[in-house]
Amino acid sequence: RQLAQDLRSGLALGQIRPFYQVQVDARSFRVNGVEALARWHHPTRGILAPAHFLSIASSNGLVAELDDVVLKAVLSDMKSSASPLKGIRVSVNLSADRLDDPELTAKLDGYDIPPGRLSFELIETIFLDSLSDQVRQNIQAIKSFGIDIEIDDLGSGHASLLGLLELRPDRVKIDRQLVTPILQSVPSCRLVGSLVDIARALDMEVIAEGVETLEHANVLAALGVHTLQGYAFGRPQSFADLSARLDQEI
Ligand code: G
Ligand code: G
Ligand code: MN
Ligand code: NA
Repeated sequence: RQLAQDLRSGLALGQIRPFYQVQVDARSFRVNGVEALARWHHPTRGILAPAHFLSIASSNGLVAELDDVVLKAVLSDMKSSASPLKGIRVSVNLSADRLDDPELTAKLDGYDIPPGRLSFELIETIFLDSLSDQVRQNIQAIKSFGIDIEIDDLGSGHASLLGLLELRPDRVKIDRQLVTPILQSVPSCRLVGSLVDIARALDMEVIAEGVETLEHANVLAALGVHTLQGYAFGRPQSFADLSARLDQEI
């Protein structure tokens, strides 16, 4: 209860801000995007990852507000002068709650969204039931704002091929659990290759998550994965640290 109260005020006070994890082109290893990941800068407990507050947010109806707070902070970071985010794509996680929210279009209307620069990561569970009319409508709205659609954690849950065919996302992110074993297991490796083929059939780009070593990176590149994300290229970091890092790369 106390934590839910803290979270409510933390959201209002700007204590929840995004960290950023880089994504790199699989051939050049150059940064081509970042994923924004919520962090709670708690006054006494330090910086908390979503594992410490996402379920509290969820059980108290605060997830949509969390998504909102993070999106606003991302848009502000994108606009700040000399922002390292200027030339790259930024992916923001969007909860199933938010995707099903009748207010989403009005919210997006209220923001100054730079077309072609932003993606929303949707979790696979949106496919659990057949897509609701509200979800369909919101997805059209998202696309009309020039925001890309990505399916997060592909392979761990429920994305049906029919769902992908209907939704036509711009990108899919292959779940870390499928990526980790590719060096030890030939079937795992082939499976990732097959997912790349499926993605290509639907004109989707592929991001591999949880890329922890350069050996993984090289195999994934050979399998045709477009973009890599994982500790091999960097952990989620503050906007200031990201700025410093990207300044160095140029
Ligand atoms: O940063 P970390 O890997 O601990 O994040 C764990 C999970 O929390 C991510 O996989 C993501 O699904 C979720 N998450 C992170 N930031 C956000 C956010 O802003 N909104 C929502 N809905 N989920 C988030
Ligand atoms: O949105 P999603 O749940 O996919 O968020 C990615 C999560 O995975 C974040 O919590 C991030 O901290 C974590 N993560 C990112 N890269 C790696 C990695 O290389 N290895 C592991 N174990 N976790 C990672
Ligand atoms: Mn994600
Ligand atoms: Na993910």
